[in-house]
Amino acid sequence: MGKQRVLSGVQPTGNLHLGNYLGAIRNWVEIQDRFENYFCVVDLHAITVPHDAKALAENSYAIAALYLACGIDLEHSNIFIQSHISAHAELTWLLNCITPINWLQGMIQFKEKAVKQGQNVGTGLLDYPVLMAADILLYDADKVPVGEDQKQHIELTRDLAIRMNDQFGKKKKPVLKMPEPMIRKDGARVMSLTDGTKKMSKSDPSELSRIELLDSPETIAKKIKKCKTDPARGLEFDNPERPECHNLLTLYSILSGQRKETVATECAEIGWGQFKPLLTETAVEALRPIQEKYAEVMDDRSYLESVLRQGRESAEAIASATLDRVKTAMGFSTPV
Ligand code: AQP
Repeated sequence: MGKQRVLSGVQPTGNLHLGNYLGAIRNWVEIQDRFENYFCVVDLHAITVPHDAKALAENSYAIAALYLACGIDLEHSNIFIQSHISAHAELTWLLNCITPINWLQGMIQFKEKAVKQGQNVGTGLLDYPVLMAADILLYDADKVPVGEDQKQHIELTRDLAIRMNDQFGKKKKPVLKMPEPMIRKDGARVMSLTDGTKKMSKSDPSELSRIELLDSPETIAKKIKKCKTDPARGLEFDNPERPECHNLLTLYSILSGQRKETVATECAEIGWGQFKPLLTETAVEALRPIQEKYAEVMDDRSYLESVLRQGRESAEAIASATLDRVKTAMGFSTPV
């Protein structure tokens, strides 16, 4: 039997932060040699909120370069840009036509982001989960490694696969493959530095709320210095009254590669004044190799372009076969 297939992606909506890295990309890197992997830069998702047309293409390249910098290995993985493969938009339309609209209106991410848009909520924002379902289902993905916040979207993807198979598949020959989410426990939900009850997010207006992968050591130091803490002495995990403390200790544990128990013992007696420099140094050291490799990749545009070209070719072959399968099942005529 061949390897199972993995599909995941990140939006080029801003600089990647520790949440994107620890919740998603780090896991892709760790599992990649066990799977056949497709990692895309989901630029069609990036336009579901107002975007800067002048920056979109360059941001997509930067995210692809960050994938490489974080350790995505082309021996096991393909990297491509979503909009380079038109099947994503086409399958979205086909899925739209079998998606009950109330399934989308209840999605948490839609509700959260719609509030931020005020009067100007685009149809694309409502349809975001269907596009995400198309991304996954096009590649017959077995596993989808994501952060906790995307769990509801994967459930919708599964519901849409069931609906398509029920309506248009044959008993022994489903049209679409059923994917499963892959969510790690540690780092699945990295919280904001300014509010330990909110997830770290690219769209938070305050830059102090997140550590970005390309932040300089000085910026990291400043953000950690200013991050929200509490007056208690001695640091601990899992105290619901101290969400910031849990979040910062978790970051320290993952970034330093130490077990939770070890960190709990090390930090049980110390105060914030001692902990913050420790976390700063650990974050700076963890991000240094990523930043160095990123600069190297961004310096060699023709290499990056060749990676994306190769990724597109491999992805396109799979995507167009799935799209044909769906169109045939739904009864479309073939061009003559
Ligand atoms: N705070 C987080 N903790 C753990 N995982 C996270 N992810 C995002 N934030 C956290 C995971 O990163 C992957 C890519 O996310 P995305 O950029 O495509 O969309 P997002 O989830 O909407 O990310 P952001 O940063 O929160 O962007 P905005 O602010 O634009 O919404 C996903 O696997 C996600 O789970």
